[in-house]
Amino acid sequence: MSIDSDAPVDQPEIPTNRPEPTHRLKEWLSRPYVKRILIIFIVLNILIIPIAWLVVHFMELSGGPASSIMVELEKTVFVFTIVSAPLMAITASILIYSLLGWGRVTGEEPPMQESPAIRTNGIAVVAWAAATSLLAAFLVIWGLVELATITSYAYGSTPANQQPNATKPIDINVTAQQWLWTFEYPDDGKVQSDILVVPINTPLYFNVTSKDVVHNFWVVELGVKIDANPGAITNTGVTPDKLGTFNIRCAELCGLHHAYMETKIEVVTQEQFDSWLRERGGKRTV
Ligand SMILES: [Cu+2]
Repeated sequence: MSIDSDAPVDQPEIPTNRPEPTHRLKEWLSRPYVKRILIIFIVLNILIIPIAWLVVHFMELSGGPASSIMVELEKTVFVFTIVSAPLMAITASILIYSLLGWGRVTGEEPPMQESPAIRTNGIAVVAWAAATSLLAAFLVIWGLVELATITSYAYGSTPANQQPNATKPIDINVTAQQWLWTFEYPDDGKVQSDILVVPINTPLYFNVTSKDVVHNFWVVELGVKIDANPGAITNTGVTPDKLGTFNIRCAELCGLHHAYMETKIEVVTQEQFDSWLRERGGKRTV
């Protein structure tokens, strides 16, 4: 059996009049609406820098950062906001122009001049893929480095008595329950308190658990957050480096009064801490 070579072959139509990619890019950039969208894009990018600064500033309203961990977290929030700005800005600028610019076009106006779509332009496609990949790769690397830094500041999962710090960490048992926090100082006469009082510049090591449901122990301005699970102990640590009173909240929806499950951490001097312990019948045994 032979194939009839005269039969019409079902092939996609190959455009013969398509201009060079560089020319098409120039033509595309010369369109008035592209120029206007680019102007909005540039303005938005410039605006996002003070917005990122404001976000970090609002994070500091209650007095933080009060630990090196929180300093690193704020840096990360700032960098992620800045790096994701171009993508957010291009989306928003097209949206804004569509609402304000094209929103006013009436049916009587002639259709806009058309040319080959930019999505088939090799230069544009490669530039877009390369730029977004570079931004994403930068964020992944930044995130991994920051994660390692923060984990080392929080002492990872190394028990308190095996940590290499010059100052011996204070062990603190944190117990969550619906809907309050209890702190116990096992090495200091088992003193118990419903607010957390700690000395400045001393490493703290938390043994966190729950009496009922899953809660989450969040020391806001110190950048520490870990699940409190019933029947298990989770560990984290931090070294407060700023005197003052900061917030502790539950960060896991745990029932009716979850929103009110909060208390304070008071970072005081070593002398104030020792006398606070004495008042409560405890004394430093280590
Ligand atoms: Cu809770």
